[in-house]
Amino acid sequence: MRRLVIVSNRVAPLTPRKVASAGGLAVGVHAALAESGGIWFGWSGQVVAAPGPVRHQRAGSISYLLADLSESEHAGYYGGFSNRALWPTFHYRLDLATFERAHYETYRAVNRRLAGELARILRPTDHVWVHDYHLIPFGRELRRLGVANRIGFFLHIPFPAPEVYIVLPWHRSLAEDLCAYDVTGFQTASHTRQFVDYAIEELGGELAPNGDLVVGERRLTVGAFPIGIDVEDVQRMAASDEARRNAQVLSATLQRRQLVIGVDRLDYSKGIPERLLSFETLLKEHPDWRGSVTLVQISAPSREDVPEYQQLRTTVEGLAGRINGRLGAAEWTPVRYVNRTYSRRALAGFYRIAAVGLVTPLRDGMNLVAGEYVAAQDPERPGVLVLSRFAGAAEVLEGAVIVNPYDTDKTATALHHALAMPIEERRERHARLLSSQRAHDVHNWRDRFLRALAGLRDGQD
Ligand code: ADQ
Repeated sequence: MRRLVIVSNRVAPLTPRKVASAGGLAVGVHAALAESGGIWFGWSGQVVAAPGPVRHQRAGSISYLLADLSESEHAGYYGGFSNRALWPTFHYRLDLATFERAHYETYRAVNRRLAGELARILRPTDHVWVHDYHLIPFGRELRRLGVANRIGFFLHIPFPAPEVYIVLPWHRSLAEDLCAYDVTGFQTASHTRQFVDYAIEELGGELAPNGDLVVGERRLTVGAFPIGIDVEDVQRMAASDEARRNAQVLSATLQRRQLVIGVDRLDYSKGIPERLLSFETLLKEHPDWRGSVTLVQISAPSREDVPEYQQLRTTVEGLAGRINGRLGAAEWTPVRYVNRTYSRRALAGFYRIAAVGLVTPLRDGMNLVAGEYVAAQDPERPGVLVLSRFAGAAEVLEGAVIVNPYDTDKTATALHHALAMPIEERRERHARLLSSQRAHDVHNWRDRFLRALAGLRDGQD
């Protein structure tokens, strides 16, 4: 039988219980492997003095293949090039990007080393699915070793507009890497178009009549494969005892005030300071809401050793303190800012009692929190999703109140309307949101990508 081999930066050997507390990529990858079984290969999360051979571990039908990184590999490949060059550039934050040749060379060297480790155990019929920006060169490195298997790549973050992408000093080489795959998938049609435009303009590529991209000797399938959530799973979590307990505890502290919720990794792409400013504007422009609405912002710590993230944390803490100091009262704290992770069940409980899910990234590949918020609602008394137009989710979900998070005043007005929205409109929007999320759930994402990787087109068996 054909094996599926998944490659991602971080591999966490997951028991079914642990999957329940993991986020986006991990849940998606696990869903992709759980059904058919297969191999999950990547970094173990360990940084060691001298990395030894890869380790094997097994859990259920999945074999994990774990590689350690040395300190200098970790600093150049992960902390350096991935998180300080690719991540900011692809999220349009050129002001935060650092381009260092040494980081780039380590990034390529780690991809080469890991590809060599995988090539040793590949069988000719294996299908290989590589994930995300840490591993863009991985496929070309496999090709250099003579691997002729079907290899696909999925980018979880946006592919930026060509005029932003070409700022990367190594844009050409990385784009050629993306062309070494049989299938290169993006979250949305816009990201796909931006990559194709770049490939035509800068690499002399062209589109074949069937939509394939042809660049020199390479011919590949490119397309949008929007990732989603497991809707039933989130609904079950929202109905669990753990969710109810957490929701009750939070609810009791709110004292009948409406809840606005924000949940993200603490990352500058998520627009958290802008969100706080919009909430502050709401309270200033519509003083009736003072004392009757609370924003709970839950931010999971992320990349804490990167200076830009430490700076963001200080900014968010300062803003929350300022809003509470200027607008709060002894009996009411407008913003509750929490810097920790919660279990996915507890989050589902919080989503369910929130009148508004405020999902306002400045840029986001997709954003799974939007889908989780929708799935956790009670369809009879649903809350309202306020969603940034710059999240991939805005191209997929129908029925959200769409905002430009840079426009503080209009976002505040949208929040005002969302809080005051009549129940009929809430139900109607929620029904549309749920059915569009179901049409793009995680199973659909996996199936469509794996069919494309097998060389099949939509509608073909
Ligand atoms: P992320 O940038 O991590 O993912 P997102 O899609 O929102 O963003 O996924 C985050 C996940 O972490 C969600 O499942 C959420 O519930 C969870 N999470 C966030 N804060 C948490 C907290 N405080 N406690 C516990 N869990 C928390 C990247 C891309 C996205 C893309 C995904 C999947 O940046 O655009 O949607 O990959 O492709």
